[in-house]
Amino acid sequence: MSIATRKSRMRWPEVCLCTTACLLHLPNVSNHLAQKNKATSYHLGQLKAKLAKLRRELISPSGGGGGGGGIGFDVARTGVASVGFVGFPSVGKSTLMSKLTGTHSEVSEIDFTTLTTVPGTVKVHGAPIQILDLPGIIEGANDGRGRGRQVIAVARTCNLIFIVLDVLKPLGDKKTIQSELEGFGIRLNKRPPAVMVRKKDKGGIAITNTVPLTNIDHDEIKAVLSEYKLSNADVTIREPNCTSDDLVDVIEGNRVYIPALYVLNKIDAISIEELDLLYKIPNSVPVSSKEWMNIDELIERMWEALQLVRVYTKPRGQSPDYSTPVVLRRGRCTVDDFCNTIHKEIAKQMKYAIVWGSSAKHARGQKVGLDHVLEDEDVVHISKR
Ligand SMILES: Nc1nc2c(ncn2[C@@H]2O[C@H](COP(=O)(O)OP(=O)(O)OP(=O)(O)O)[C@@H](O)[C@H]2O)c(=O)[nH]1
Ligand SMILES: [Mg+2]
Repeated sequence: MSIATRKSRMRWPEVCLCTTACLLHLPNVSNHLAQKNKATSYHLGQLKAKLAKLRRELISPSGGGGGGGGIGFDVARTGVASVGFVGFPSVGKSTLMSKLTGTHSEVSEIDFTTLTTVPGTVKVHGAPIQILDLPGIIEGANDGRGRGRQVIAVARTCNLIFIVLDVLKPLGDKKTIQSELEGFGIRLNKRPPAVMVRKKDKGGIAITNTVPLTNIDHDEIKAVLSEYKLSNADVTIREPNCTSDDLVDVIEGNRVYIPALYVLNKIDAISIEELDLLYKIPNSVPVSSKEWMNIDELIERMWEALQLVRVYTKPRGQSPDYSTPVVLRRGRCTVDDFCNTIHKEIAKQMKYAIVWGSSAKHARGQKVGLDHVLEDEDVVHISKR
């Protein structure tokens, strides 16, 4: 077979597997045609780790924890959860935030109208949720262009991110924003990879995998570890299709995993056929903030993504108080969490609790202890010693 036919039969990834700074990324076809052998996978692993280290220095030159403290805009946090609006300028973030919360945030067709974080609150199913309208970002934001870094630093602390996009602009913007956030250690709609790296004193590198290693091999793992000067460590991989990026994320350790919704704004300006296409984009909600179209769906999706658990209190001999639920977060919604949210002394004084609702075994109420996990809309009575 001639080389030309062989090349044409091979399928090469459309984008280079490595990240932008890699030399392999140059539009030089012969580089991409390089067989992935032992040497290249070692090299790839090294590059991924080097890049992650450089990026960390860029984000926090002092070598600190990666963008949380100090550089964001100061806003008083209220409500039980926060939603940050991230997007390019003039996509309609402030229009949406003003109408949702009733808080004024300047709107104009001029880019960069919003210059700082504007907080507002919206009550969803009885739970107050803080909405943070943020200044528009531009490409290169995580490298410090514009106010990008501050914006992304605020986004890092939110419980949900709305990536607001203008449907009249190319949807490639979605990818750009996503990579800006990723560059700042934010992982969207992902959970932490099931990978464990345990440092030890001697014994070299021991790799255990409970799933087949499809996107990473032992050489790549060793290259990443050596870049972090880890020559003795136990690596356990339980994550299906684990990549070297996942491994780097675990070693770097300062990643935040935040759910995100893509808010496709300005649908009042497009046709029904175009709207049908938009619905195919995963995790997206098409809306028109100006014409108030499909905002109900947006609020419902926001509620689902936040995974909040409302618990109603029931004093002895009285009916439950449905007006002001105690709002907890899924994963931190035991009876103990419930007590501590009200007052830290309550858990100490509790003898037992009675729970009604979906977490209870029977309808007449179940007697439970502090470690019982509550469900949304449960009713709880605390019995004191
Ligand atoms: N057609 C249409 N226009 C909209 C919609 N939402 C916002 N706009 C217009 O888009 C322009 C920008 O709106 P803003 O809310 O200021 O946008 P922003 O994203 O906050 O912009 P920056 O603060 O500069 O980042 C304004 O002229 C709005 O009237 C919408 O749903 N449909
Ligand atoms: Mg604005």
